[in-house]
Order: sequence, then structure tokens, then C-alpha cells
Amino acid sequence: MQSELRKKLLDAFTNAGEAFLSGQYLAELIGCSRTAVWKHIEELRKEGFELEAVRNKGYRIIKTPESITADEIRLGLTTNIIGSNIYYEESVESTQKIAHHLSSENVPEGTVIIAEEQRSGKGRMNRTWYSPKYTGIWMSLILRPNIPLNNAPQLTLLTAVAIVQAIEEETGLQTEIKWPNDILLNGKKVTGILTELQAEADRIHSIIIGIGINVNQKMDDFPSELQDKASSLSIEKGEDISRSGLIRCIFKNFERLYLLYLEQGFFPIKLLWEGYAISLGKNLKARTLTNVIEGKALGITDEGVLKLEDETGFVHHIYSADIEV
Ligand code: BTX
Repeated sequence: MQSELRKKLLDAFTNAGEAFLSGQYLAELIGCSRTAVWKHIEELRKEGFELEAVRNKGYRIIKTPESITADEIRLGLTTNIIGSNIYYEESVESTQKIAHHLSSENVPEGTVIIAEEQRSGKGRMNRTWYSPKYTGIWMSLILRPNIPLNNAPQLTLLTAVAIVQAIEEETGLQTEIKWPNDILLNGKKVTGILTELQAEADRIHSIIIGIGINVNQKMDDFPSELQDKASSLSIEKGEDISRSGLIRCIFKNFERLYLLYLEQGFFPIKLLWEGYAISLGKNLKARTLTNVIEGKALGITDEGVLKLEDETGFVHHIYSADIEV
């Protein structure tokens, strides 16, 4: 119902072109009160539309949010595998969920599912990933590498390198990686990566890499509990950033690193990853599912596992944890 009203409202603005539409006219058109129209207009503003409001004339749209439809992304895309098949949706529960479904239907490797909004975006361990409309990159990538099951986490690290490089190329911003899956900018989280597997016995059927990047949110767009630990690229850069350009650049870097990985293994990726990692050499607290380990981060193994030396000198191998630096 809500989305039907929204569609009517947007259609009216599209048909009106540069003309203003009064609140009264819009209220009658979509069958609601003028206050409700005003609320819809505020919603549109939050989603990145710029609307001009003039007393006694009404409203008109002066700028629509940048689109990241499949065609928009394909324009100028240079990859052969990553993004060879793109599904675009306005609003989904989670792109991971769709990717799992498509993956079992044997879609080709490199298929990507992108959404403008996720209503219940997923973080690790069933946490929520906040994914508001038109402001970020919320996408899942399906891979089918012929690698041992234990090596799957390496792809999380590879993804982080591809994203850090793409952000720098497209915006000049230098981000850092916090093991295993956070990308931070000025100490705040701007990207999360969620790697999930579809496997039988020890054979990988597919690896689904979920990527969430805060691109054009303003600070007010984040819920208050995230405002001191999350940020967006545009907040830090001070200007809006093209999401489609960034997506193409991520695909390009990912494909280059992925082909290198399939040919030469994890070692070259590990070297690159270490160059962007913030946690190495520092004292960390690693919160795993079962306990908390404190120690100095010595580095990662050739498999991508974190090595943490505690005060007794014992080196723990951490496969999955939340890290406090
Ligand atoms: P994570 O478990 O490392 O991080 C989740 C935590 O990060 C949350 O508990 C919250 O504190 C914080 N958080 C939530 N939303 C945001 C945000 N937008 N920016 C910064 N911090 C946030 C990280 O999990 C993995 C996230 C993957 C998201 C992608 S989006 C496309 C794909 N589909 C899907 O449902 N998830 C993935």
C-alpha cells in the first residue's frame, strides 16, 4: 500500500516535469491528507531526492538519487566474470537470501544481486545490517571456486582488499581493514562483509559474499546507537559519491585479485591485505563465540587465520571473532 502511494507520487512528479504540484493536488491524487503528503515528501528527501518547496506553488523534484540499476552498472563495466549477470531490486529483505536461492538454481559464477534497500540486512551471527534506501551499496556476489572448504575465509580478506583499493581509486579516501571483515575510515565502520557458504561434505557448491558499503548517508540517517561507530564515505569526503562507479571499480579489482588468487593461491593477497590491516602488532581483545582472548596480533597465517599471542607467550589461532583494538 505504502509503495503504491509512493509510486503514484513519483509518477505525478515525473509527468509534471519542471512544474510545481501543490500539496492539495497531490493529496487528492493519491487519496490521503496533506500531512500525509508532507510525510511522504520528507521520506523522499531522506532517500536522496532533492525537492524544492515554494509557498503557494507546491513541490517539484530537482534531483533524483543516482540509479544503480543493472544497465547503469553495465555501462563501462570491464569485467568478464564478476557482474556478468546482475539482478537489481528496489527493496528486498536481504540480498544474501536471494543469492542463496539463485545459487541453488545454478546461476553462473560472478552473478551479483544488488538492492536499493534491505528491510532486514544481515550482519554476522544474525546481527542486523542497517541498509537504508538509495544511499549505500548492498550486494551479494556468488562465486564457485574450486578450493578446500577451510580456505573460504580467505575470500573475505580478498574482498576487503578489493574494496579498499576501489574506494581509494574512486574517492581518494584511504580506508583500513580490521580483521576479519570491517573496513574503517577515520576509525569508523564504513563497510561490512559477510561470507556464507553452500557446501556438501567438504565440497564448496558456492560462496556468497555479502558486501555492505555506507556511501551517501548523512549522519542523521544512522540510528543513534551507530552514530559514534559508523560513517559513510560521503560524510568523510564531504561530497556525494557515485555508487555505480564504485561498484564497477569493486568488480574490476575483485576480478583481478580473484584470478590472481585462483592462479597463485592466497600468498599475494595476504601481502596486500597486510598493507591495509590496522590491527597487526597491536594488543587486541578477540571475542569468539565461546571466550575472550587478549593478546598481541602477530599477523595472519597463510590460510588467513589471525595469530594472537597472549601474555604467557602462547599463540592462539583465531578463526572467527569480533575484535576490539
Ligand atoms: P558485522 O556482524 O560485523 O556487523 C554488524 C554490526 O555492525 C551491527 O551489530 C551494528 O552494530 C553495526 N552496523 C549495522 N549496520 C551498520 C552500517 N550500515 N554501518 C556500520 N555499522 C553497522 C557485517 O557484520 C556484515 C554486513 C554485511 C552486509 C551485507 S549488505 C549485502 C548483504 N546482504 C545482507 O543481508 N548482508 C550483506
